[in-house]
Amino acid sequence: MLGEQKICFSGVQPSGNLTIGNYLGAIRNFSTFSDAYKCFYCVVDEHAITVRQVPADLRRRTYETLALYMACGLDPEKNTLYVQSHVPAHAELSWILNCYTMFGELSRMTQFKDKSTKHADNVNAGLFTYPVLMAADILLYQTDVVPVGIDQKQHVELARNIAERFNQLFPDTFTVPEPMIPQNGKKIMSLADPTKKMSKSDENQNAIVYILDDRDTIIRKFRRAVTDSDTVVRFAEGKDGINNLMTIYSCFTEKSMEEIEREFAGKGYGDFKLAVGEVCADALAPVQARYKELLADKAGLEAQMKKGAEEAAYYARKTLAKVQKKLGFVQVR
Ligand code: AQP
Repeated sequence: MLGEQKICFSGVQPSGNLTIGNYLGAIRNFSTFSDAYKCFYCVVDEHAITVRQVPADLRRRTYETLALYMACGLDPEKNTLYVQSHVPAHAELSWILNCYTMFGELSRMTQFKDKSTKHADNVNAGLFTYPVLMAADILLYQTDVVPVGIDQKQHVELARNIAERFNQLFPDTFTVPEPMIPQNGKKIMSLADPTKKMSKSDENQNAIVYILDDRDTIIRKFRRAVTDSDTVVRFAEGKDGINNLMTIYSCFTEKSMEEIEREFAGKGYGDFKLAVGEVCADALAPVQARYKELLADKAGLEAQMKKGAEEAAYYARKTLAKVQKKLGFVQVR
């Protein structure tokens, strides 16, 4: 809380081109909080370096992610949009919270287990303490709600535990945040292996639909999506591929599973896949058009980064100073 106003915080890593998983699970929902909450939406570049990044790509994607935030409807006048590394308080609070987070807790994080298997040659300490930096991101703003996909729920729960532990030692320091997981689209699956989450860092391009894929590519990727040997469009156990496509269709059309089943009764998977591709391409077309305009104005994006960082830093510094004071750090002005 900031006075009477509730706070919303979330972030996206510029670790690859953003997918429809990032869009449906997170970014699309961000703007629904803008009226009722004070919102902070961050491009979390410090998180991205927990796996190796090519510096030029990271730089370019940082601009692109900010432009996509705006193209997806986040008005910079109503939301604080900024880049994590521009607000040093994130890293500073993260160090402090590291000292209030247990090794065992971090060892249980499923994302750490997955990513340390995937990047076995680079199991660095940052990959391990990633959730502590995420707790710092959230707690710095006295956040009430964190809109995320379900894969990030465990990390938000850890942030809650850290906040509660800290508050027990030093009462009334942090607001304890709640994850806000969308009903529909909380976990969009890979089109190549529908038992796996769709991830922007997946090497298989056919597994992913990017927000910026052109219409033909989107339709082709959905046509190739792995399904099953059945022919009926029905949401059922064991039909992971079709369930995923129905979820995506439902997210874009707001139709229920029963409505979708009725719509495609007597039609085959081919017709259904084409329809999923078309609604997805239609929904993304205006986002892509707006994105192109925004990205062409690099100076405009930089001005936005600067303004966002100044706004965010103002609130972040207040919490950091409060924490430092409670801990016994000497404050000289
Ligand atoms: N497949 C998904 N379905 C629904 N939500 C998703 N999110 C990610 N993938 C899906 C949500 O997108 C937000 C931003 O994610 P992130 O950039 O912080 O990293 P992530 O969760 O690790 O996403 P990726 O795409 O899998 O990135 P990489 O490949 O770099 O690890 C979060 O709210 C997330 O829940």
